[in-house]
Amino acid sequence: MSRTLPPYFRLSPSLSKALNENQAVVALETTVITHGLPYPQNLQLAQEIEEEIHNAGCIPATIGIIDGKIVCGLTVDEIHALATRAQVSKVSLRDIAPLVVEKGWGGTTVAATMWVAHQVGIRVFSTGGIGGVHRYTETLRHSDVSADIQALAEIPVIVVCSGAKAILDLAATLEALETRSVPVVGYQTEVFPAFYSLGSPNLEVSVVVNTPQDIASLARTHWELGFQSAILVAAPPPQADALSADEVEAYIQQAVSEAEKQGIHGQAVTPFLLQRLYELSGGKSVQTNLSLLKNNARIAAQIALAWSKGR
Ligand code: PSU
Ligand code: MN
Repeated sequence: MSRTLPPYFRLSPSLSKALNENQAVVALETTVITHGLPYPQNLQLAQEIEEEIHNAGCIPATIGIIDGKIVCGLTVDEIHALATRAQVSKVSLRDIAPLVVEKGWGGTTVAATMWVAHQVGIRVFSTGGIGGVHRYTETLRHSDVSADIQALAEIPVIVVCSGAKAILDLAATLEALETRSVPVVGYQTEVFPAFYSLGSPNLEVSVVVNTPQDIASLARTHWELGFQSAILVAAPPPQADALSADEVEAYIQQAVSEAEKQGIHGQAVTPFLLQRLYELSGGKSVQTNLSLLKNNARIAAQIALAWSKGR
């Protein structure tokens, strides 16, 4: 990559080399580490995901904000510091500049990670679940829509996920993606997965694609035609670790009503609900989460390889 980045960014030496040599790279977010999963599972997971990507013959690039620097290719020590530090922000797009100015620390959301990946020239990004349209509640009386939706509409990156977080209104989330013309690709599936479970047949993806090579060529065609949006690739959680939709729904309804009663709002909603799901499911939700994150990383690595071969 020949473009020079402003000094707000810091790339690890191995990532710079990989990008210069057009090697296959997969970007990874850090909100899931800082705000989405309990310690120490979050740390173990971060390492296992990087291993999956290495084993597939790709370079992982975990992205986060450290001491006001936008870092791509965090080291093990930096990930450890992010995962264990007391003051770490959840950073979406609008939070990047303030955090850089105050020299803070942050875990980047899907939206922020997509943007950083695009700035440094990474085309493929792997995550668990995107943000989307939250369920309408009587206390809130408006819908809370994640900045991830707008980012997917505007940033040309391939995002591999297992759908949106199950705590959301999945039908409304799919509508929001349709309005913004984001292709929702089912990877070997016709239904939009529901993160912890395989998904319900009435929630359909916009196109089914069965191989990493075909996803890479779909993305290339989309962008060569001049479209600017992301390609959202949805892969179901591995069968062996998936939960039943009914079981998950019961936990979610309870957690949502607790959040409402306690007046939890804004950016605090997701971390609160995920923590309650963890407790209510006796830890099973985290097991599923780890399993799908690793699976998505493997798929993303295959797509990244296909993408870099096609260049
Ligand atoms: N999915 C999870 N856990 C998470 C997230 C998603 O299972 O922690 C994070 C992602 O980083 C996503 C963010 O981008 O939550 C969305 O937050 P919000 O709804 O506040 O935009
Ligand atoms: Mn929100």
